[in-house]
Amino acid sequence: MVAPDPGPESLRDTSYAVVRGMFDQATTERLAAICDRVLTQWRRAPRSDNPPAGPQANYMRHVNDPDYHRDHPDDLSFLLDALGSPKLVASIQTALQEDFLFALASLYFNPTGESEDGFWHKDKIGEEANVSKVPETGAGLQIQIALGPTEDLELVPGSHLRDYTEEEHAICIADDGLHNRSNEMAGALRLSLEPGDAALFTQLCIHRGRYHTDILRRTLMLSVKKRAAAEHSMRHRGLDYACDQPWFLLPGYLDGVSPEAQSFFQEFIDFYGPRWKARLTEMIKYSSLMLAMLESGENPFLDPPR
Ligand SMILES: O=C(O)CCC(=O)C(=O)O
Repeated sequence: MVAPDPGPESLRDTSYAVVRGMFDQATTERLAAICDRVLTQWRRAPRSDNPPAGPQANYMRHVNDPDYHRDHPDDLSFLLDALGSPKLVASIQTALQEDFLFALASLYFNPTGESEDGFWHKDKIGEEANVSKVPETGAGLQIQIALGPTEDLELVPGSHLRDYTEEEHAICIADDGLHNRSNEMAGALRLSLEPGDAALFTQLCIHRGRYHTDILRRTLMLSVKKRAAAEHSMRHRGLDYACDQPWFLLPGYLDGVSPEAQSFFQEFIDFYGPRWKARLTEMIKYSSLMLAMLESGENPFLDPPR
């Protein structure tokens, strides 16, 4: 008999949870079409070089960047609605038992270049993991939503509760990571997801993806961050590539999104908005100064020293 999937309430012990049928077929198909379109645009005109687009790329960040939806505003609200859907948010709350914020939305896909097995790792989240009220779940959670059938995510259940064993260390860390794509990881579990299923996992467990050119993969990933971790990282590091999403300030960015999803994203906006605005203010100050200098014909930087 097949063992039942652990639910979100067990994630603290099991490292992961699966919620079958998080999204219905129609929603999943529309999300898949939106993500396909965004991926095509990203390959042609990526809005960020992290990670660089190219034949070995297997994920992209910020699927919700409005530039990917300029001619498709309904797609953006549909996507945001799904990412902030009450069922999804409730399952995260059950798993974390702690206040959290939206962090980012990514898309994982099969590469077009060479096939690769991913490398085993625990995410490097440093001190952020130590400030949470529930240490077993670290700084937040990754939630993968299968847009097509997938068995591309593997993890070692329970490995978040301890340091690497000697055998795991030999694979993940030793010899400068030379063996970290090994297919001999003891206790590894390959998650089998159908379209619309969601897998939640903690960044603290050993995990990896599979990136085979001939196995179609379209997996939307929502990342959330505990508020305590977000506060810690803002104090120590300021804005980073993940939370620097000033497009949330655009008037009408949340138009058409359900009130429940809006309130999920509003917490993110309330937290980071003042930092995005401070950065914008700086940019306006410098760009208006630059314009004034150009208009006056004076350029103190290019002029030879007097
Ligand atoms: O699903 C994948 O391909 C890997 C995801 C991963 O490594 C991560 O979220 O840190």
